[in-house]
Amino acid sequence: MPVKIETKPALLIVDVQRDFCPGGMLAVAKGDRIIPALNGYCELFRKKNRPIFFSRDWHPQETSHFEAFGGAWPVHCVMGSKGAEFHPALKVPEVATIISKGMNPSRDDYSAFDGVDDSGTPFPELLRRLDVDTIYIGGLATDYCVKESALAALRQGFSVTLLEDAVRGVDLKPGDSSKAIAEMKTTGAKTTNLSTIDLG
Ligand code: VGL
Ligand code: ZN
Repeated sequence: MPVKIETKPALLIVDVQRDFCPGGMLAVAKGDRIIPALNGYCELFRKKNRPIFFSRDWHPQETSHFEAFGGAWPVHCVMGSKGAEFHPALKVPEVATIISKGMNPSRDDYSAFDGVDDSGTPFPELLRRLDVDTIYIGGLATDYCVKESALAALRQGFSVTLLEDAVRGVDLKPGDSSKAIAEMKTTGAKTTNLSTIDLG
């Protein structure tokens, strides 16, 4: 009998907000197409009673993240705005924890690991309290917040599995998303999809 190694997984769904989906201020092409798969992952983690986190980009009106203040991006995901809402097709269960990031007006904070929950507790601290050792990551955008979250998780000693059928990228330059996936893999991320995932 093969020995089953127990892991303590958590799910992180990154920035599936109106502004990153078609019709939004910083729309990722076909960004909404990953939502059914994400809902499926969510259901799976809920059934297993494993922690589920939804990060959201949550910017002040004036931030060096925006073009008008020296940054790279059009205005998007301003805290409290319609565009900052989770996409309406995304099922956010009651038990999920929301992680907000990007509130500091002088930082980009692409990574959910720079985010905090509603009481201000840093995301990595929440994971440690729950004894999580493995993070499954999907969402938007592959080449920014998903990548930076995955690399931060690996740096901080977590195992990372990328949900390959549930990520989409901005591709400011063609190929950015495939490059990002390659970089996550060479840094140590594994990959899975909804038909092959095995949480034990
Ligand atoms: C993101 C660009 C700017 C993301 C956030 O969520 O990937 N990308 N802000
Ligand atoms: Zn942003």
